[in-house]
Amino acid sequence: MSDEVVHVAMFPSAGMGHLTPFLRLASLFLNNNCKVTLITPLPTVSLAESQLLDHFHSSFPQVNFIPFHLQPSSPDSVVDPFFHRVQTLRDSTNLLPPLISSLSPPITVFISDIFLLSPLISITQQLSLPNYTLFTSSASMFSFFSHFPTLAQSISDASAEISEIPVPGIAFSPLPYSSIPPILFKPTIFRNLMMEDSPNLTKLQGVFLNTFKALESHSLQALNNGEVVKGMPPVYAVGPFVPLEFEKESQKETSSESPPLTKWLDEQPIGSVVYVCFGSRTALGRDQMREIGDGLMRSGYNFLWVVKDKIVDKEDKEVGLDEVLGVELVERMKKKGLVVKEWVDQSEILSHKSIGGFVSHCGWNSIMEAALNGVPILAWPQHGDQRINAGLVEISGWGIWNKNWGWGGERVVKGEEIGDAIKEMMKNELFKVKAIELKDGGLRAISIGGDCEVTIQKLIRKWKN
Ligand code: BUP
Repeated sequence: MSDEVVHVAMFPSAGMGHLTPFLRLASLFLNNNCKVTLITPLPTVSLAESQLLDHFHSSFPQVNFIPFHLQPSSPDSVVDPFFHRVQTLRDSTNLLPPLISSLSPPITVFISDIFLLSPLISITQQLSLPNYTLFTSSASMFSFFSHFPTLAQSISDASAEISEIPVPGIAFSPLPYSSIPPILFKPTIFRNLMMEDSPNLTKLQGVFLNTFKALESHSLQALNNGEVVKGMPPVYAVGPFVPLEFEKESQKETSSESPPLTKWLDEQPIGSVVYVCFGSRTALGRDQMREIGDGLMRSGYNFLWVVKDKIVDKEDKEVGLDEVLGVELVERMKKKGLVVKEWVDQSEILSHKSIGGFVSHCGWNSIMEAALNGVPILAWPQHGDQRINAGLVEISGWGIWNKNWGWGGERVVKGEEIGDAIKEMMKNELFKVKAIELKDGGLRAISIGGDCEVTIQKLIRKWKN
């Protein structure tokens, strides 16, 4: 085995849902004495991303940061700014080869975001570099992604009577049609990307997933046994990713004006607080948010709610809570909870003993953070992969999902329904038991000698040879 240092180059795409797991994965390589180069698309779409990067930079000065400068996104009312950025990145990858070739020591492996797969395959092939991807959602969603070109024909032929479709690798196959992301029924950037990229998965050397066996053994086995796609490269479950100290620092900074959340949580009884958050890039309609406020009050539980009024956080600063929710509701809610309209340290909140349940959009990072902390979930998927993730929460027996609430914006779910569902989540003892079992499974996977460490160390040995 050579003594040469393993040099891992990593290239994330856009949004906290992608950057956060990339940095958490980078730390696994840093902890195992690899050299890490992070190619950083700039300017970032959100403020949260640039703050997280600054803190990562100062916490890990040994990391080689390569700025990848792009034209700022042109405002486009149709395309989600994060997807717009993904498209810009895909169109700009021709700028990468000179950056990569000039690195010293030479790169051992390249790990790129799943959204950049095809453009990166051609570049890494051109440079004879092993190419891995980090898929930032569940193994069930990865199975769907992998199988998509086969499904696409049936999706477009779908008659109204067909209500489900078998998808190998999905934990709850057959997949209800209603769980297929609506953007895949139209010629959107996202559909085009899946059609182009899925067939190229077999050209990769491997796929990293932020998941663990105790949660997704069925999907992991199916993927690794070639039952989803023949010729699939190894799929490595290296989760649940652990939040890093530097993330706390960056969040302290963004939350400098916020009420003392931790102090408030410390004062609440164990397992008594409902935490509500719909991730970093979902802004609910104001009617819906007011119903959520009403629902939280009706539930009778104390709560901590992170409100988002705009998709991109930079724009969210312009409007206050009173305007979004109405003065009367804001006043009423002060008796039962905290409502904040800024970045919070979600991982820390979920790890607090006072949290008894999580109303979540089912973004995968949120789901993994809930798993790592044994928190039951009320799933309220809004778009994209979130219904597939919610299906997994449901069959794992660790939360509820009211499917008749629809996709985000399909209808305004009333406060009464929300209040009842919160009570159901908070009272169900089986959810708590299952959540703790999953937490134990997650902790086992990341313990010394656990799956995560064994996998990373094996890979590093392989890369050294
Ligand atoms: Br908002 C918010 N604090 O205030 P997901 C989010 N987060 O720490 P998304 C905070 O952002 P995609 C906040 O802990 C998680 O790590 C949260 O990722 C953190 O959803 C991350 O859960 C959000 O995957 O991304 O943002 O919708 O669409 O890519 O899943």
